[in-house]
Amino acid sequence: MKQRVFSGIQPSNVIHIGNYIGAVRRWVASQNDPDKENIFCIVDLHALTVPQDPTELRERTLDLLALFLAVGLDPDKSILFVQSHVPVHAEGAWLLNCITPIGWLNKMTQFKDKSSKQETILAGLLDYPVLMAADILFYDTHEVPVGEDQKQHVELTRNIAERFNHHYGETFIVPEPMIAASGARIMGLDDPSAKMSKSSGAVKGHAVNLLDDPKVIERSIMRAKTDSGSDIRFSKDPVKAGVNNLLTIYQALTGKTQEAVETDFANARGYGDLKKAVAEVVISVTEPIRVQHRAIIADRGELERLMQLGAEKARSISEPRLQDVKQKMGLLLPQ
Ligand code: ATP
Ligand code: LTN
Repeated sequence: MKQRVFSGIQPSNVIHIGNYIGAVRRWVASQNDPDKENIFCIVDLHALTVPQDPTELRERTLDLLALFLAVGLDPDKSILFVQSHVPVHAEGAWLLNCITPIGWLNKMTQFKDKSSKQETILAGLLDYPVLMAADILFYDTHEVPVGEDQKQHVELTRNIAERFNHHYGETFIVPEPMIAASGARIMGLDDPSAKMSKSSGAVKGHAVNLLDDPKVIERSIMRAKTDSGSDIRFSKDPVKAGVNNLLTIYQALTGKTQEAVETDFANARGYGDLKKAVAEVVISVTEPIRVQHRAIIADRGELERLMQLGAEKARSISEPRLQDVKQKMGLLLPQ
């Protein structure tokens, strides 16, 4: 039997190389694995858990779909769709809310982190992982390829699935998080002690966005924070976090081993050489994506067609599971 893979990304800003290395690039690889059936979702309902400008959110949703296609996700091989186009997600989240203890949600580190940055904490932000559990569980998902920061949410999804199965009988598949061995947590260029994040994307020099101009990329990487030494090697020492992050980006994008990467820089004259090499690699990976994206985003009609097609396919998988769950929980289904 094929393993079903489900993952999602928020249209909260243009995606950055952390999202690309930790998640999206791996989705493209998974799509070419004949043993996998892949579903990738633009989670616009998740984006609403922090304030958004409505017009920008709509634009970024289309932009993200175009970016999915530009990086090589193929609607003939994977199901690509927008979360709010399939009502199962919101409805399923409600049902799962009613079996999820609130104490589980209060423990989520991402909630603690994100809520500390908000003036008003919305109920949706606390509930975010339950919506994510609905995304995953109503598709009978086996594998969830995500970056390190989402591991706790997938663990919570497993707990919700087990709790439901215990109360109502075997229903949900208990999914596995698939976290890359390297590159699962790319750090901010301006602050290598914090993860690169879309919501900090507006801060100059924090992230490299996939659609950034080569000059901007070069500038951001050349200004990346490093230590005052000159030793170019992988290291867990917090002082070396900046250099370690640059090496990790370089390694992920070249596909080399750590040893081979360190050998590449054995004769470097300092961090300037390292940064130049990283900028070159990042530009060579992102430039074709940017060019593709420009062409794809111009064909709005085609994007609309693909969104509709993806939503139909997604609905046909998740709706039967929703009916099953409603019936098991005691809701009277209309005949
Ligand atoms: P936001 O700041 O709006 O929460 P984000 O940058 O964290 O956005 P998400 O849409 O939440 O991005 O995540 C999309 C995918 O990218 C997830 O699988 C997530 O684990 C992964 N990801 C996010 N940031 C990084 C990072 N710095 N390194 C590696 N993977 C990442
Ligand atoms: N919370 C995730 C995005 C997300 C997701 C999902 C990932 C929403 N639903 C389902 C995997 C599976 C994040 O990356 N911040």
